[in-house]
Amino acid sequence: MPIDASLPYDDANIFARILRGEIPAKKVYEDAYALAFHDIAPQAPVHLLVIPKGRYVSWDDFSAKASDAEIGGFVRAVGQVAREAGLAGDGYRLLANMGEHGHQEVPHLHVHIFGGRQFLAMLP
Ligand code: DGP
Repeated sequence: MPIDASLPYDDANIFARILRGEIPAKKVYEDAYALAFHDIAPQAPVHLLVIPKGRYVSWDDFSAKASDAEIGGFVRAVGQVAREAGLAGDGYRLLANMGEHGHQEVPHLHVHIFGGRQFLAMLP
């Protein structure tokens, strides 16, 4: 079910629990601003999720409230994760679902990195 992204941050959400180390994840990258791990239900040969360490519900929340350092650190981390996954040469797709119309399911901002095959020109 898509979330209502206007709700306040929920510290019980699954990615908050992964950040706190309460539940396991196949982590691939971590720095001061971001954590990256494998998606539990991969939709491509490579399907990684990158999340900011701060308590942000969505892209809207993050872009409005995060500091320039947090935004810069997060964007750099997404690129670094993709490079370290070996995707920079052939390319990859980034996706951030936001709110009900974007069909966001987990209420902590996350960017999907899809790679390892060629994707269609347009999303449905
Ligand atoms: P979205 O629709 O953008 O909110 O996608 C949420 C993604 O999160 C979805 O691709 C599945 C993934 N996911 C959900 N629960 C877990 C989990 O517990 N662990 C991991 N690694 N991924 C999860």
